[in-house]
Amino acid sequence: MAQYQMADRQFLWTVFQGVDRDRSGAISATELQGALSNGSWKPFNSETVRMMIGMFDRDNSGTINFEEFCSLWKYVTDWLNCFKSFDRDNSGNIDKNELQAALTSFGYRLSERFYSTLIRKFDRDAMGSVKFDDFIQLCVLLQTLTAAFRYHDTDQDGWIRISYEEFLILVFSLRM
Ligand SMILES: [Ca+2]
Ligand SMILES: [Ca+2]
Ligand SMILES: [Ca+2]
Repeated sequence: MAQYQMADRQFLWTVFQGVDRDRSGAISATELQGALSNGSWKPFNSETVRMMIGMFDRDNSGTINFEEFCSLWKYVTDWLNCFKSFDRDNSGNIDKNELQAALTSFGYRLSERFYSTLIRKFDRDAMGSVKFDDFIQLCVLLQTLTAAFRYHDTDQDGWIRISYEEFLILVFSLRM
């Protein structure tokens, strides 16, 4: 087990060095964006890149060092496996039915109308589906908003009553 973990780290170190193009010892947003692929020729959605750096940049340096990279790599790999498992037809993107299956399995109960809204918002290429980077952004945003709602929904009946200012605080305090 220990040996396996070491081999794993060795592999990650090679990946890290490949991503760190300018050999600064840390990965910048631009380097990360260049290394990630969403399955198209377009660069990885910069909002998702920024969000991931925000999540894993523990020492607040604005960049990703090797230790931070190890956690980030696991996160991206987990999302990629998740994305692939829900991309039933192997099209490289998630259509509305696939999204519905994915979010339902995560425990969300959402209406047909809302799925259409989600696809419209995150479908950057107007193809009726979402790519890997947009899928991560969509899921994380939904998670964050749901957690914020639940925080106010103390009796868990699916309804909240909050003031205008509480609503503003809720929206502005979201980490995105
Ligand atoms: Ca660098
Ligand atoms: Ca850092
Ligand atoms: Ca698909």
